[in-house]
This record gives sequence, structure tokens and C-alpha cells, in this order.
Amino acid sequence: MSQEAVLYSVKDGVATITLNRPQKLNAFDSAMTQGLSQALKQAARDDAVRALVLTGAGRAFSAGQDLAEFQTKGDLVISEHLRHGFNRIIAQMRGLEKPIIGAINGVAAGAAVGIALATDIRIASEEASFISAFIRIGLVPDTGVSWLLTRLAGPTKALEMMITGEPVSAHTALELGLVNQVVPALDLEATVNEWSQRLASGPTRAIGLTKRIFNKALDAPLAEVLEYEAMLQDVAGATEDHAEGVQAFLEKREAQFKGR
Ligand code: T3D
Repeated sequence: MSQEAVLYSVKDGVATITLNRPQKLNAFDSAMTQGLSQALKQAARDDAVRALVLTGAGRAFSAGQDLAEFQTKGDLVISEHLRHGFNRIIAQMRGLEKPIIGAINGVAAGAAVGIALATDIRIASEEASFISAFIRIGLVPDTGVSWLLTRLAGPTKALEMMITGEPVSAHTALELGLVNQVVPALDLEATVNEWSQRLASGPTRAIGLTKRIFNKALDAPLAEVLEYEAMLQDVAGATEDHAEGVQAFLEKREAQFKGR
């Protein structure tokens, strides 16, 4: 019986998505690519889900595109493969109006660097590393790596990573701003649980709208962003969670956000 390439479970408002081909370091074959896209869709639709965790089974986060499968598809047009696969996933992750926590448990290589960096909060195990591996096989960065890496690490280090394909350790990734926190491997699950519980009990609509503003602010001129903030503040200001937040402040108590 073949194992499921992507595992999906929901508990206490948190959907956990696990890339599950550990014997191949969670390299993305077609089933895993489709499975991840499907899992993201399911989490987006389910109102009970208020935060997501994305991680890998075994010792790797993911080794990127499955190169064995890639080689068997002789007639593959890479651009089409990307448009229907990794590009769609990155767009889904960035557009998903719920926080996604990347639990980076081990190596992230190639396309998986893009997927790891497209999560919103990244907690890395000390055993994690990031390898922009494309160049090692004569390819250019894809899956948004050139965009994400350059914005997060800055152009100097991003270009070095992209043209050398040298691994970057978890601690260096923290210094570069690629991850939010580095913890010993044994503490990864507990740390990610704390983050996910905290975010899942937050004002989900406002967090989602903040993601929208963040995406816009990365590129748009200030005048446009000011107007966008004002427009989305009307939306956030009409939520039950906003009313609860203000009421809780005035009553000097902890707010009980419902995600509405
Ligand atoms: O059409 C398109 O979409 C093109 C898009 C391309 C996007 C990309 O992602 S290109 C980059 C693809 N990824 C890579 O080039 C990374 C390849 N992997 C590695 O360089 C190394 O495996 C690692 C540095 C990640 C880890 O090294 P190590 O020594 O810890 O593990 P290993 O022994 O190399 O791998 C363990 C097993 O996983 C091994 O299988 P085996 O021999 O035990 O049966 C290995 O072949 C397999 N594996 C690792 N990465 C991949 C893979 N199998 C298929 N595809 C992989 N990417």
C-alpha cells in the first residue's frame, strides 16, 4: 500500500500539514505537489482552522523537486510544470488569510526553500539548513526563491546562496532574517505548538488582512499602501473580534477572539 504523500490533521484550531516521503527526504513528486495544494485549500475553506503548521516527516523539511520523477518526464515543459505546481502553491500560501508556521525540521533544498520562506513564521530546528540547490543541477531559482530570498536575506547573501548552492545553517539563517527562531531539535514541536496556539487564538480576520497588507507593502508605493491600509481597516473594524478587543481592553481582561 502506498503511503500518503501529505498528511493533514486538525486539532484545537490548528491544521498540521506534513510532507510525508521521508525516505526521499520529502522530495516533491506529483502526488506530494497535488496533496500540498489540496491541503492548503482545505485549510483555507475550514472556518475551524485558524492557523496552519507546515513541516516534514523524518530528518528533512524537503529536498525540493523529486529529481527521479523529473528525469522520467522527458517531454516536460518546466515552465508549465512550475505554473501548475510550485507557483500555484506559493500563491496559495501567500494569499491564504490565516497564519502559516513553518516548522523547519531539517534541510530545505531547491523549491522547498521557496515553500519554507513562503510561510509566515519560521521556526527552525538547529538541524535545519537552507540550500538554493538549483544551481547545482544547472537550473535557475524558481518557486519564488529569487524574490523571497532577496527580500528576506538582502541581495548580497541571496545572490551568493543562489549562485553557489552552498548550505546555510539554521543559526546563519537566523542572522540573515530567514527564520524567526532556532531551537534544539527536541524543542521544535513544543515551540511550534506555542506559536500555533497563540496565533490560532488571535483575531484571525485581522491577521489575514495584515498578511494582505504585508504582501502589498513589499512592492507598492507609500501612498498606495496608506490607502490600502485605510480600506482594510474598515473591514477589520467591522469584525466581532475588533469589538471584543476594545471591550476587553476597557474591562482590563484578556480578549477572547473567535476569528470572526
Ligand atoms: O519542473 C520543475 O518543477 C523544476 C523545478 C525544480 C525545483 C527544484 O527543487 S530543483 C532542486 C532539486 N533538489 C535538489 O537538487 C536537492 C537534491 N538533494 C540533495 O542535494 C541532498 O539529498 C540533500 C543535500 C538535500 C541531503 O543530502 P543527504 O546526504 O543528507 O541525503 P541523500 O543521501 O542525498 O538523500 C537521501 C535519499 O533521498 C536518497 O535516496 P536513496 O539513495 O536513499 O534511495 C536521495 O536520492 C533521495 N533524495 C534526496 N533529494 C532528492 C531525492 N530523491 C529525489 N529527488 C530529490 N530532490
